Amino acid sequence: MMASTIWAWIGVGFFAAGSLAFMLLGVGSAERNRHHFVTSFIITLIALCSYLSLAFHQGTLMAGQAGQFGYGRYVDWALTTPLLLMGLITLALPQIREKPALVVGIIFSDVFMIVTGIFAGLSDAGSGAKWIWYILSCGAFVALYFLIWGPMRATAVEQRAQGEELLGSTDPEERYEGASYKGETSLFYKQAGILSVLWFFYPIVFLVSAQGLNLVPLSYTSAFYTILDVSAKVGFGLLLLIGVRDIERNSKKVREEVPTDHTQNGLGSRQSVPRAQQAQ
Ligand code: RET
Repeated sequence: MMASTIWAWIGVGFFAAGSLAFMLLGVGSAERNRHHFVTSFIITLIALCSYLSLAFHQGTLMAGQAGQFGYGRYVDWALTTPLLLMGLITLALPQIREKPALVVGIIFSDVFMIVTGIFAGLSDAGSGAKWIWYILSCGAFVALYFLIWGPMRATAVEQRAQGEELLGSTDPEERYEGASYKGETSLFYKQAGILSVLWFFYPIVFLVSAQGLNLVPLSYTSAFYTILDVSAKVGFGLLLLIGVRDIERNSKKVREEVPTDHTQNGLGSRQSVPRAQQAQ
């Protein structure tokens, strides 16, 4: 069996296990967070199909004079990267309908990056067209980073401030909301950091692969892409879902607490006692 086929089967195994794990983790999740579990499951299910196609040697065609180009991977990315970004968007933007331009900008940059990447892959080796497509794709990638760490981070910071305020409320539902907002902002930072590091390697792998400068053999390219895809989908998803579950638990706890002196001088000085303890 070719090394690239073995890597494809390794991917199939991880994505099957990931899909199952995400499905089980979602059981009993709160309605407001269920979309994270559903989306993560869909992402690994799409990847499972994409890796099955690679394992069966399907989804490739002749591209330029260079030989085979596996477009199956790119179909996967075109579908899954917007979903991965939706995970981040919903962590940073609770009122998602208030920032439609930002959401459209993020999803468009991402899809533009993948589609221009497909054209780069389809272009003749060493042709000017290939590098023009590659540079366009990288431009969209830079725009994506800018949107995540600029306006999206700013809304996450706003959300944290709103969360702090709500945490001081005497209304349990508002405190629940406040704790969720704060937790979601912290989780946004963590997930955005992981995503930014992992995604950065994709254009580098493309560059050294047969699609780019042809510096490494196909077996290496397959290994790199498999490790990246598993990390960016199963690893990222697992951390996201565990984070969401912890936020849910913490927010419920905060809802049950009765604030005693929430009016005392501002942030950090709030104290609360669990309701059960107060009753004694
Ligand atoms: C390409 C080639 C052209 C330049 C750039 C690229 C970026 C690809 C990225 C892909 C991310 C895929 C993920 C898959 C999930 O599992 C298309 C390789 C910038 C960032 C996260």
